[in-house]
Amino acid sequence: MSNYHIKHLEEYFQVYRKSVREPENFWGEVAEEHFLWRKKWDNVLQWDFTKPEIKWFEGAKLNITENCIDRHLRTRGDKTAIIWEPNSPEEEALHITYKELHERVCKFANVLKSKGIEKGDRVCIYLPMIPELAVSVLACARIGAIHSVVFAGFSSTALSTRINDADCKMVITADGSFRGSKTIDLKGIVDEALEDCPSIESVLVAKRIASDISIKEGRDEWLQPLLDAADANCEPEIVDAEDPLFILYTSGSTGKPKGMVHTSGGYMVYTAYTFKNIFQYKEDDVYWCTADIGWITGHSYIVYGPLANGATTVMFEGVPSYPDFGRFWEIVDKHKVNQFYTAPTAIRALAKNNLDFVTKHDLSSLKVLGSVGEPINEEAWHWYNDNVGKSRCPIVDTWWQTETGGIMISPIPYATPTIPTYATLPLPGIQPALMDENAKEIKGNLVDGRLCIKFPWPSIARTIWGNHERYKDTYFSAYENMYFTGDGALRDAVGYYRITGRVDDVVIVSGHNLGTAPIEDAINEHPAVAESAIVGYPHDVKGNALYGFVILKEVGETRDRENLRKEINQQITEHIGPIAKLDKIQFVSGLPKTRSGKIMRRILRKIASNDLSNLGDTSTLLNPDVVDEVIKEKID
Ligand code: 7RM
Repeated sequence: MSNYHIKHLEEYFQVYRKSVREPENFWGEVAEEHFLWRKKWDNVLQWDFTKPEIKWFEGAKLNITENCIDRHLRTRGDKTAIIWEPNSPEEEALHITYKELHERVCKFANVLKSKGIEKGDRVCIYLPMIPELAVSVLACARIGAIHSVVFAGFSSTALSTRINDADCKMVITADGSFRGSKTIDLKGIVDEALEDCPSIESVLVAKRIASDISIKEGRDEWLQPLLDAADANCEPEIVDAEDPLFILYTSGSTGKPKGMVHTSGGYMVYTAYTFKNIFQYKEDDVYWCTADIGWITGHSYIVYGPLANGATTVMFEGVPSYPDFGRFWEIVDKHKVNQFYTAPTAIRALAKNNLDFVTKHDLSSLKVLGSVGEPINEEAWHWYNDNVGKSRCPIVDTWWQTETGGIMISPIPYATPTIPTYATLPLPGIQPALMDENAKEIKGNLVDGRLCIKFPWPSIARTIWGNHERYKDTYFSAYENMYFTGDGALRDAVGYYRITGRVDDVVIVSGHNLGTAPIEDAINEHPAVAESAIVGYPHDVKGNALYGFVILKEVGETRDRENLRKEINQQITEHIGPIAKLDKIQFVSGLPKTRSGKIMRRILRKIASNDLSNLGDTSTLLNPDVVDEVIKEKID
């Protein structure tokens, strides 16, 4: 039996049982057999969820880049580590070998050092999806500096808040970025942000769009000349397993964003382990995750997890709709992608368009399809399965969070039978629990509740940067001795998990607890509907009533709106019951979304409740214009 590579269902059950019965032996063996440590640990695990304090591989020493790059050089030096696919298909793709990646990372690391960056310093990376992004992340890790990547679609306020929270010394950015047919003035945004960031000493600027930018003497410098002059060797800084590797901000429903802190050893072990199993990566495969590295999915499953396995990972600069809606499939065909990992929001956007965009490309290289970020509704699942996977590629619906560092609940393809909308089974080492309103664990099957995790896993975030109290309050206070995910889930007759959404997305209508996700699923099955979001608003009689925001497909646009409203409610009545009917239905052209495609329901709740005084933190919105439109056309 292999702990590291699970190939069939029986093996999964064996490995899972071992991981629960003897977690320390289990993770100790995985860590010892598959990674390079400069010094072994004193303890595999020490933990106390009441403090909370979690330590994996304490006393061990390593450098994660040595594991992701150096150790592959002998056997995989000329293998492609990163395939970089530019925004425009006219521009040539880059194939960066492990040898070249080593050289690039070392040079960049030496530049960081020459600018006074030392172990433990925070470096903010605000870059588009160009090779410098992956390289700078790894360069920080090379010298033990803590990277804080901020998605390059965020505003200057979002950027400055994050820089100040982590007290960053440096920003790495670009003159600008290409996004579809648009260019974005990144350096301008950085300049604006830095007006209130006193901790920043230097700014390194990568050249991407060759625009005219302002260079502030003594602070800003072009990156390339520095790299050209840098030494191509840089010994890795050997760090403790529990030293921070990076900070990544996640926006909560209230308050300022939380800087989740991940450490080196456990994060490396868990992301590598899950990458191998969930994508069943084989030596010559080409793997592509379409996320941005500014999101945890990109950190764990574009950079660290794949590279720790010596994989070839694709990094795409552009968007799925440019130059047309076939771009994803063109890239799959061009690079013969074997594993493809994307978000339901992208799938739904593509499913709205003509099928020719898919069918004209050869997708026969595909072996595994992945989904992440939100529950994948049944319609999107089938579209993905039928048209992209041609019913021969298992879909891994992967549930996890920024805080969990790696995938927690997911099928193992070709082992776990999949069912649409089910994330299925916990991965080895993950012990889920469902909790009821009285904070009691609900045992048995065919139950639903709040999803918690009972036992630590190696890549759990260790704290919130600068605010351990908030870490404790948010994740460890609701239920004794448990990590609370904030999500609701159900467990079916065979023990499969289905994530039903954030628990704050439950609305009590006339005393009935209604999850909004299943109602949205029901609506989305209407042939004229592309996407929808349901929220509650105060109602004199029912306590709360339901308000629906609905985006129509092209076919719906010309239809009579009143009839559509009736049909939508009819659809809900059939799927869930008349109690879940919507009192108000507003047709909109878009929904307010975060960078990773999650609908910001908090904003919609405020709009539906006529509470426009304070919409909260909207700095991470990708499409702020939509908010104005939705407010203007709100139904009273
Ligand atoms: C990886 C990521 C985390 C939240 C999480 C869920 C939701 C993510 C799924 C999902 C249902 C999934 N990190 N979520 N994946 N819900 N099925 N497969 O998304 O920190 O940005 O978000 O996303 O609510 O708590 S995240």
